[in-house]
Order: sequence, then C-alpha cells, then structure tokens
Amino acid sequence: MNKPYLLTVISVPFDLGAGLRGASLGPDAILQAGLARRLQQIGHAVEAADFVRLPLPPTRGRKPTPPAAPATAQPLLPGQASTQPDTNANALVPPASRLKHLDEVAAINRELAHQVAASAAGGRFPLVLGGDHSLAIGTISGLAQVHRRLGVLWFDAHSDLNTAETSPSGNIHGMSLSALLGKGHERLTQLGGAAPKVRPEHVVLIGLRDLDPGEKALIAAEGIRCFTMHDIDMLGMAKVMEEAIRIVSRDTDGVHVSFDIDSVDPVEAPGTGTPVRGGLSYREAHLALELLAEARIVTSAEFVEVNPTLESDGRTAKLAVDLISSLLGETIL
Ligand code: Z70
Ligand code: MN
Ligand code: MN
Ligand code: MN
Repeated sequence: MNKPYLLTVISVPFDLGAGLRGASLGPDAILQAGLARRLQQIGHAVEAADFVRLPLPPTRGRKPTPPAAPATAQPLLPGQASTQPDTNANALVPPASRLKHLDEVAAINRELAHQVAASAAGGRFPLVLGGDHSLAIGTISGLAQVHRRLGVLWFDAHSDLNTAETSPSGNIHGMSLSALLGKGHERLTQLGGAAPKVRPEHVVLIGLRDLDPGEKALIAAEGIRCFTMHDIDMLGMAKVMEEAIRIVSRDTDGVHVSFDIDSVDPVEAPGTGTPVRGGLSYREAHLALELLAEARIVTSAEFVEVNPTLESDGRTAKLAVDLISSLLGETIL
C-alpha cells in the first residue's frame, strides 16, 4: 500500500443549499456504512480524534431535517422562483432572495473553511462528507488558504456554474463552482478569502449531462475543460482521466476531488436529490478514482449529495464508502 494519509474526516450534516432536505443525513449514513473500518483495512491511521463533526448554525425559515422525507418529494421546477420576498430589488448586487438560505450557507461554509484550512495546513488530508454541494465553497476556500494554485476535479451530472442571475432554482448547490471561480454573490465569492479560489484552467468537470443555459455560457467564456457523458462514451474513462490528471496537475500545488454522488448513474446511486439518467457506471466511477490513487496527486476530497431518505437499502452510502476507498488506495489484488 502507498504511504498512509493522515486523514481528517469532516462530517457536515447540512442540506440548505439543496432543493430537497435529507442530504444532511449523508455523513452519518456513510460512517454507518463502515467507512472507518475500510480506511483501517487500507492501512490509514484512523483515530477518533481525526473525525470531526461540524455543528450546524441555527436555521431560519426551515425546520430541522425531518426523520424521512417521502420519496415523492419534488425539488422546485426549473424556472420556479424562490417563494421568499425580494427585499433587495434595486441593489446593484444580485438580490439575496434569489439565493436560498444564503445566511445559513455562508455560516456553515465559513466554519468548514476554517476546519479544512487547519487540516491542510497541518499536512493532513481533509476528507469532507456532505451534505449538499454548496459545501464545496467552504472546502475549497479553506484549501485555497494553503494551496495557492489548487487543481480541482469536479465529478457531477451538473456543472454547478449558475449565479443568482442564471439559476433556475435559487439553490446554492447549483452555484458553488461559479462562486469559487469568482462569479456570483460576493458573500459566496469572498468567503474565507479573496476571489477567485481556483483558476478556470486548473478545473476539470467530469460526468456532465444536465446543464442550464447560463452554465454553458460560462463554460465557453472561461474555457473550462469538461468531459461530458458523451466524451466518456467516446474516449473511455481511462483516456478521460489521463487527460484530466494532466490538466489538474500542470502548474498546481495540490489537487482536490469534489465528488457529487449524482455523477454516478441513478441505478447505482438512487439516494440523491437530483438523479439524472445516463450517468457513470459503477466501474467507470471506480476506475476514475483508482487512476487518481495510482497517480498519487490528490491532496483532499469531498463526497456530497448522498441523501439516505430517498432510498430504503442504503446502497448510495455504501457506494460512497466504496468510492472513497478506491480514491484512498484500495486495490482489487
Ligand atoms: C440546477 C440548478 C444541482 C446538484 C442539482 C441543478 C443543480 N442546475 N446540483 N443537484 N447536485 O438548480 O442550478
Ligand atoms: Mn433560510
Ligand atoms: Mn453538484
Ligand atoms: Mn449534481
């Protein structure tokens, strides 16, 4: 086995960046699916002190996570506006009301950035368990305090490149990557340090299949490298990862993996808020992370959008444990 990582496993039971509740139960589901034992089997030191759980800021406007949401719960329809009143219509900054739960998202991400920066500054490997994908804002802002030129591999069905102006939903988990690139509301772009946190030429998106018009425009304007499901079909995951690894490790001083579980096909990952057909197969997802482990370039990771309330058998949390294990050096032989 490779050199063991000194991990900091940071659980963030937060879901107010998403359109559906329930991803707040993701971290505990992943831990209960046996993450610590698997990390130990791989050879990583895992002591109780290396497991951190962020306390939630007080929520406003929504009740705490219910025990289980019915599987029929629906996110807002595209184009359906926030029901919150627009209190900022004449301001030059984007109306905060188009950013749902901005106060709570900013508060949890500030705390997360502190925790991640402390771990990375201590030479450790921060592993964040979400929670919804708005948490990437805190994770990567914390990493940016330590890595001046961070490479980012963003596995997702979506590109999360909306801003308040282009978002069809107002859900901040669809705006996290644009915020990290310095686009969007200043409370997100300036969180935990000056914008931008990453440069477009150091970012690669993998697994895309559901983009909004404003996201496509930003990809074109910034020249962000994307490997869509079509590209993966055509090239094969091995070739895609060869190119992706070259991009994120060229002229960078660290590589972060931001893994939205909805990048994987809903057949394997049904427990997520916005499943999209035609995703990564179980083996494609594993191969990608195995190749990253072999390349030994990854310095931090997060696994987000596991929502155990949307399934009955826990298979999505188990999948997350399998994927984390592959990324951290588990091999078949
Ligand atoms: C859509 C939006 C999104 C995850 C859904 C969806 C974004 N583009 N991200 N689920 N993980 O609302 O911005
Ligand atoms: Mn709120
Ligand atoms: Mn996402
Ligand atoms: Mn997604």
